[in-house]
Amino acid sequence: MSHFKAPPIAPSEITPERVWLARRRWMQQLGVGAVALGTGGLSLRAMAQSAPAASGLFAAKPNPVYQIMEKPTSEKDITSYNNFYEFGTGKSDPSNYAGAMKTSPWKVIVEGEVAKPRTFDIDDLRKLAPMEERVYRLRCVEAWSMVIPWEGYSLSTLLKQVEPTSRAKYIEFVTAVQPGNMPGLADRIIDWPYVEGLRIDEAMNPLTMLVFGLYGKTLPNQDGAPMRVAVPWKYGFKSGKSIVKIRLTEKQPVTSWPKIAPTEYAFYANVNPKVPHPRWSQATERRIGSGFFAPRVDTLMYNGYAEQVAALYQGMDLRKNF
Ligand SMILES: Nc1nc2c(c(=O)[nH]1)N[C@H]1C(S)=C(S)[C@@H](COP(=O)(O)O)O[C@H]1N2
Ligand SMILES: [Mo]
Repeated sequence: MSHFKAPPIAPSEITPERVWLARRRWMQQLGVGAVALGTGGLSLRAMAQSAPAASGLFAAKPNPVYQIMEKPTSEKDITSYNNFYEFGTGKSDPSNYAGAMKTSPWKVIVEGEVAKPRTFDIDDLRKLAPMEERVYRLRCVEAWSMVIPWEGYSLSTLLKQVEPTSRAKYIEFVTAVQPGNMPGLADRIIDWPYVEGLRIDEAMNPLTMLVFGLYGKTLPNQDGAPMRVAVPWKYGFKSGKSIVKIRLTEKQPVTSWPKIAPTEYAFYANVNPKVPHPRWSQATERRIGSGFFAPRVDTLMYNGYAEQVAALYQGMDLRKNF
């Protein structure tokens, strides 16, 4: 599992964005503010040598296995164009209202089909494994996408601690409900709390990530603070935000979107350009922030992660299990 390869990438494609992100990190570690983005004649090599050793929660190291070599979407777009219905259905509602959500103290209950059920404090979860920076695509069912430098580690690290039993076939993520702090709860579109789920082998795949930060900073509330999942080969709605409970189950959990509209959203929700949503095509996507005249890009099977995950669905009818 840990030996899968990153997609083949020409070194010429890697350089600019890797340098850009790495330089940004050195700048942070050196305490240089965002204003001083020029290198001022200091070579990148010199800066690298003078950078202190990585330390602290969000000095995450880029994991080269989990990178896609596309320009990350701007921090502004990632934090102001969101889906988080607890705060409203508009794209700017989460950035406008999520500030009211209380993210500390925060506990995460892990229970169900596990030998060692446990309630974790969020601070302990942040320390459970070294933070890695992984650049993933997030592809929304609404046919837009972003490229996001997340910080966190594989969900499997947490699951191994609680020892799933042999009856654990699925995993359910229950997300926060804070009456008074979440204006979107007044809309009864969703039977709150928002619930998501995966099959256990999907949850154990190293790509499935517990996320605590982005762009080298603590996760903003609108992106799912203090902890969310990122499942990069599935439509964005599979990645539950602001998780308070993780339950291992024998039966497939009833998750929010298939419950609302079973003909439009199914449990698997793997990104698949060949299976259209009943009301629109999934063949192409609009990359947020790429500009008004930028062409739409072709949507890739499993969002580009086929090599890592296609085997999980061998023998399944992907039109039935969409
Ligand atoms: N709790 C919760 N999690 C959620 C949602 C939500 O409404 N509530 N929306 C989902 C959808 S549809 C998408 S596309 C992604 C968006 O994540 P982002 O806003 O950080 O890009 O979050 C997912 N997780
Ligand atoms: Mo979405």
